[in-house]
Amino acid sequence: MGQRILVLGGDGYLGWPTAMAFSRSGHRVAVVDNFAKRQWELELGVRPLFHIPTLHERVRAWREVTENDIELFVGDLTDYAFVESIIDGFRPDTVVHYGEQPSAPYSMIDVHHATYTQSNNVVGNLNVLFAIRDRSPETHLVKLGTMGEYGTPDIDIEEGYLSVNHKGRSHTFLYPKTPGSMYHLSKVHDSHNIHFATRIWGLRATDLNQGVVYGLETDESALDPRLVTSFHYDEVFGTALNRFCVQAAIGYPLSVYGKGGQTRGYLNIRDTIQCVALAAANPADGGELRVFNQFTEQFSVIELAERVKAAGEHLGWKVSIAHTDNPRKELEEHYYNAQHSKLIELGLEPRLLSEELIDTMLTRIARQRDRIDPATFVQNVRWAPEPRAGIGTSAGAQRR
Ligand code: USQ
Repeated sequence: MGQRILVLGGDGYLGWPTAMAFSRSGHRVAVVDNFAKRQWELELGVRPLFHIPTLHERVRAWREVTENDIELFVGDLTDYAFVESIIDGFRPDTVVHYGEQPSAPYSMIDVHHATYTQSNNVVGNLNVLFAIRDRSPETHLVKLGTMGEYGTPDIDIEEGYLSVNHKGRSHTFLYPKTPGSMYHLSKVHDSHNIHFATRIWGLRATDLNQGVVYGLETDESALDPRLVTSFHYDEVFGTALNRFCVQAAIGYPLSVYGKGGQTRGYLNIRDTIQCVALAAANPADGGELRVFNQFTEQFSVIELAERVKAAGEHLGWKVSIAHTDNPRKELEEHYYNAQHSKLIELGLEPRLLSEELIDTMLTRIARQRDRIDPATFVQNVRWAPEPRAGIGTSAGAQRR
């Protein structure tokens, strides 16, 4: 029997494909969105690579193509009355929570974008936790966290927890976090709040510490051009591999920040869908916060750029790599070894990054060349102000 699945952030890069996948496999699905992402796009003058119909149009197209219904609720997760009414009315078995500001650079523009990101993300998530507690305490929360919560510590990254021996006694803590942006910090705060809700109220939750996602197609989005997902390549919303593929398609140098030794976990968008489905099908116990490190492979940025360059050259394109000034404060060479076995144990079958896959992405992106706006590749969001002679610097970012 299918579950009742509520997807928060159902208009986004991952939310919409997730909603379609659950709907297609026989679950009753509702999506929630306030269209904030579309507003941020207008604010920054950027747009997704493909034209994205409105969410109402996408839901109608989905019904036309598959004869499945996706219910739609428009509202803001920071409005408690709205969240409570949705949880109370829909009574989800699983809430999949993508409904947050997802960009590290956006959160680093200035104080306003930092406080907005943290209040939007933290308050929205708290509202979801309280609404589940008071209206539907058996609901399983599947929350999208990020591998960036851990940062790049000089020891192995464990899957969620770390056991510490101290003066002859031992205790298991949530793994200590050293995130690298105000956005990543917002997810750390979320994790602690979710941990609290499981420990104190007995809620059931899974925190998916996801790596950087790449790719533009899923089984469902491929069914009809109107079902395509919102794929970004600009500095603020685009992520590394996706940006490199778009840059390669128009002969723009691939923008490796600094030395390029920054290593992260990556996964295909199709594997995101698989992981979320596995988490929903195998719920956490009451009182348990399960943490999964959700990625399939580790790459440095320079390795990714070299892969894209090789694939582009096999297509006969001229592709170059530029080591640009790093706008972020991050280690450009570091130890990185993150555990990621729990989703594999649940049955995840990873689709690893192959040249064939990059090829398919490049070819698909090349068909959209006319929509690519290279002016949005660089938006000059910086992690810290330029030091000025004689004046002490304060933390924060500025746009030039
Ligand atoms: N980078 C480049 N050149 C670029 C873009 C990025 O060298 O043109 C570098 C960055 O400096 C960083 C790495 O690539 O070292 C990853 O950056 P990214 O922009 O691809 O990803 P990030 O900012 O970490 O955030 C993205 C998503 C976020 C998610 C996170 C997972 O936007 O929602 O949480 O990936 S993770 O990185 O594991 O924290």
